[in-house]
Amino acid sequence: MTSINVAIIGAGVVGKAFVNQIASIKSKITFNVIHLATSKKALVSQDYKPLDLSSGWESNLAAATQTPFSLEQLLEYLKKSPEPVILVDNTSNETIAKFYPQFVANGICIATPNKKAFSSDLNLWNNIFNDKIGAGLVYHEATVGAGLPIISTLHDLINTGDKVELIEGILSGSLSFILNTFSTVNPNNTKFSEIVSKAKTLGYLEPDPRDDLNGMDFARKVTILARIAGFKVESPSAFPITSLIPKPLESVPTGEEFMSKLPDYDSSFEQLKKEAADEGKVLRYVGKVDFPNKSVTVGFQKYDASHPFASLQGSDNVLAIKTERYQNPLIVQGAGAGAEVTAAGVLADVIKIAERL
Ligand code: NHO
Repeated sequence: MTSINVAIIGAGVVGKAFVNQIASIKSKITFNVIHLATSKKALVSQDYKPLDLSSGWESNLAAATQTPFSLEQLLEYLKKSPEPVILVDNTSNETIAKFYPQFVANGICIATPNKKAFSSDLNLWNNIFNDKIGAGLVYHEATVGAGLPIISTLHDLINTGDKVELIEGILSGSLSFILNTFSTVNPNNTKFSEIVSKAKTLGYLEPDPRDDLNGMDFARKVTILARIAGFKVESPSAFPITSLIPKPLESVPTGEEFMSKLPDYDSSFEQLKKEAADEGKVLRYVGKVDFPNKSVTVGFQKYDASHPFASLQGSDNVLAIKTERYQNPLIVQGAGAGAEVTAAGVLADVIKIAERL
């Protein structure tokens, strides 16, 4: 029976779900969690024996007196592990992401939903995936579409010699909900600002909704897919992104003020919806990687009522991949946000890495 040591950073929305899932899976491989840290506290097994993750782990972590290791200390600790180690980064921290090359160079494997390492400078990407002998494996399925099999599917297509022609997707749960509700096949009169408010009430939006509406998080996901498919995207700011934030509201100081002024701009969104409806189409916010035209974009697109993107429900994600073999695109669709599905995406990666060690 194989034993793998797992070191976890981050115990927030996704991290908590991940710890509960790894503590209860049945597997031929034994996963020993030896390190669990937040930005303030840490539980560390000094002798590399598994930590107790029975029901009280949250209060144990809250009561912990140890402060977290620095990244250098964590690396030294993991290097001395008697079993192979998988580091699970359940944060959105950029400093940790920038340290991945050092972990990987020392044979530490990584599974993570943190987009920062894969959607920042292309140099960082190249340093992580450098294929050096003895380097740790890095899996990041949950960086795009939470637990949906998007990245693994794309890798399989490419590794088997298929040629990607077009990747087109709705990859933000919050923006999916807003557009699916706003622009429907059977017309509705709900105002754009009312739907943004509803999305906020349902917990689909960041505390300041502009962090979703600026399209940057979406663009990071598109950057990741484009790079996997062979497009050397320098950074998410290297291609056009249509922001859903009306220009004058970009600089208002608070999220509350933004929400109170958004109704003033309902008519411009109504106009976009009408233009689509006049063509018998619906409006969607879509990321596109177009190989023949060598372009990457994030913005509005119009779709016929019969297109799979037109009938998308709630906050679902959808990705269509057109390739040389799949001229009728391969489609992956389902819940693309939420703690349980995201954590399951990370855990599936942990299992895949362990099976390869
Ligand atoms: P939290 O709840 O803020 O938790 C972060 C944890 O990291 C905390 O415990 C904090 O103490 C710890 N931490 C931060 N910096 C640290 C440091 N330097 N050292 C040690 N610990 C540190 O964040 P979440 O929500 O749990 O997210 C964790 C990661 O998963 C992020 O990279 C996030 O982008 C990613 N992720 C989350 C979700 C989600 O549902 N919450 C999704 C995907 C990826 O499917 C989701 C999604 O895409 C939602 C999206 N908004 C959409 O599509 O609309």
